[in-house]
Amino acid sequence: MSTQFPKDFLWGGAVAANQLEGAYQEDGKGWSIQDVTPRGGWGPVTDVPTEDNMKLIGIDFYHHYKEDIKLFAEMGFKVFRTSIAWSRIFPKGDELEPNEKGLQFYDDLFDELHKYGIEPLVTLSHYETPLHLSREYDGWVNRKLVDFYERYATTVFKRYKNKVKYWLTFNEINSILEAPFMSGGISTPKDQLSEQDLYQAIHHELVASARAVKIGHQINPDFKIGCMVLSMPTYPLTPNPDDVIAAMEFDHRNMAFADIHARGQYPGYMKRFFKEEGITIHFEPGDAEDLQHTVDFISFSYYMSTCETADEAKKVKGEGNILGGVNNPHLEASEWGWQIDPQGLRYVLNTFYDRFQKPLFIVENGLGAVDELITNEKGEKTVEDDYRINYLNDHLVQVGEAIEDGVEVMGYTSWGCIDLVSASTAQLKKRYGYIYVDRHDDGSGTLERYRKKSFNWYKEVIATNGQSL
Ligand code: BGP
Repeated sequence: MSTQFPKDFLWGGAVAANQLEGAYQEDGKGWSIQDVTPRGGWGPVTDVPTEDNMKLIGIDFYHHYKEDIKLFAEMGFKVFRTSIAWSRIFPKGDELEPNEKGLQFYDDLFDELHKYGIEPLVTLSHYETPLHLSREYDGWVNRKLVDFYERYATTVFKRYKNKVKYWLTFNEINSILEAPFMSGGISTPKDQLSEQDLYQAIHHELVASARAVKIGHQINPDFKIGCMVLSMPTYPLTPNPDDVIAAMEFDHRNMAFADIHARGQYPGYMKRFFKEEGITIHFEPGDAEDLQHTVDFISFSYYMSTCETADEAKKVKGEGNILGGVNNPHLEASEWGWQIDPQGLRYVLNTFYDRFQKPLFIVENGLGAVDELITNEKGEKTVEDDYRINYLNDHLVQVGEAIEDGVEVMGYTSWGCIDLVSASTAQLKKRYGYIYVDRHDDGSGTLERYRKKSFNWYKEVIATNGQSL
């Protein structure tokens, strides 16, 4: 392709602690909400961890990270996105002192990455609120979580001051609108959670995020701290102006999160929404000032686009669309109903950049698919995942288009660079990786790692800085 990706473009992959580390109660780790959700983010919760929860062992990254990082290095990764499991550092979440063994694990992990010149990109909170904070405090509905999070963020910022430069405060922060338990640790069932409490919880997260930006910059002015939103461009289902406005309003609900992170205050359309819904956000003294500590960059996940309509009769929620919306008749979908739209990525990049003029980082994108491990003619075990290569290639071509459009893109970390447990389904069957892990939903498997065809494809993309696309 003719596009020149920036010389220092951060190519890499992304994961989250709870979806691959396993070792769910090793070295002092407390339980997180993921340890009691064996059916995924939308499924029922159990009292205690149960054996059918694939996340308890994950792909045992906790014990295999050295061999895995070696494979990432072989692909030429410049950056590796992972999260710190909050409950490894503060097992219950509300303690005063951190767990040294948890801190040591991430020290070792970051050292291992630096051995190969790979920069860590660290999410502070990726759908893994300590369970105790969920059960005792109702998660982010409770103002106290702002302080607990601040203590946690301060602890890890200080500890990894010289090892981590890139930070994300909350994974897909806007997903709390649809998944208040998974995203916000809110134990009140969704159908009983008032909009008032939901938006107050969101306010707490936004204040906590802004405080992390403030404190992080005090600890190390070179830190680059970003927000992370789930992006899903919303097209009007028809050119009917009613549909255009419906799409705009739907988009506002999500865009508000990036707006506040990037501009430091609630936008007018949110104030109108609160007024019309009878919601009053309680601001503590200092909140408005804290919110003004805006992020250095905006990062986002991108898997699909969606449509919106004002016509109630056509409002059939698109199957698999994380944040709702209506299916687009022009697009194909993955096996899980996620509609595939590479051009939507160019559209999102332009929309965010036009609006915020801040650097953008695509920190999740990829295709969840069922892979078949085969033995090729050379006698090697592999997966011929051309479908994944095509998906990623098509999306990266659109990243190139956006760069041509003048958008400042810092990097790209595809999701689940090594197979891991899926967040929505809690299954290992839904795979994203360049590296196949022999582990299955019935608990069987050797945990051996195998390079898929996409492994070599991505290696070439990185080696040529995108010219092979
Ligand atoms: C995002 C989450 C990730 C990840 C990804 C793919 O919403 O941030 O944690 O899992 O989606 O989703 P899934 O695993 O459900 O296929």
